[in-house]
Amino acid sequence: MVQVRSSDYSYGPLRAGRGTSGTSDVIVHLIDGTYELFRHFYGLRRFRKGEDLPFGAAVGVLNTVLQMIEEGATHVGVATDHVIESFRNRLWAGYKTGDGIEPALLAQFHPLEEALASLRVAVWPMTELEADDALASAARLAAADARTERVCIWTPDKDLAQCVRDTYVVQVDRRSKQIRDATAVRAKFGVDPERIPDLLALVGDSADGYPGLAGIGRVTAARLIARHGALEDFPPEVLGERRELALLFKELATLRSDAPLFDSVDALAWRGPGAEFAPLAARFDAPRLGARAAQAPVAPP
Ligand SMILES: [Mn+2]
Repeated sequence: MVQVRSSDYSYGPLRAGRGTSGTSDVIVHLIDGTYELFRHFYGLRRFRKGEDLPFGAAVGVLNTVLQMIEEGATHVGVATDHVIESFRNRLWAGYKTGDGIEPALLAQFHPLEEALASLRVAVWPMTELEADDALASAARLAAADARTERVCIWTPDKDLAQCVRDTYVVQVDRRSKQIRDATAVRAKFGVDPERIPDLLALVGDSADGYPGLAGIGRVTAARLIARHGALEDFPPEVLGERRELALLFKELATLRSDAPLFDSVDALAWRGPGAEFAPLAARFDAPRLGARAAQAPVAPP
């Protein structure tokens, strides 16, 4: 397991990346904005003993993004759920919805998107798809760009493990400071990154709202996948009449990676804040962010 060094956004130990010669030099950082907003909201609430600031969580996310830029990140994109509901709610009645999300948290979803846009950080607010799908799509697009040396997906969400490729597309868990490459995905889940949707379909995902198949745990699921491969290739008798249900759960667990979010990684290069960012930061009761953004290093041409 390779540890993130908090000040090292080029990740020396994984430098090999895609393994091509000197032409690929861009490290792309894709951030799960919805996860970050939740993380900051509940972290701040604990810290302030239950009191919420109107823009506190959004400011926390802006601070995180700005800190990454200050520490050397040049190409950054943030995916957000503009609404929680997506096409998956039409496939499975129990799929997660926005019900039960704290109003004080929900009220910061759209201000965060506005703030990131004014900071001139690439932001993808998702409606029909989820933020996870945007991360998968952005990872695919960035990985296909010849200038890309590595793609880092900043989320602890196990769904995104399916996007990992060798040491070239990796998942980074900010809190545990772990970088998950394909070897680490196999060590943690017992299956290749490509088979993560099959695994999740069998074991279910309570956070996303589908149960998996009763009686099949992680170990059994990984063993079945090791023996038979993708769910579609399982012999009919293995899942019996539950096959269709398993395939439906696999559809829920499979991230869509075909959203046309950008043409080239140049679209993710950070070139400095918009003029409206400093007034916005002041309105969010975080005026220092405006000054920091003005001084943060911009991506080389
Ligand atoms: Mn997810």
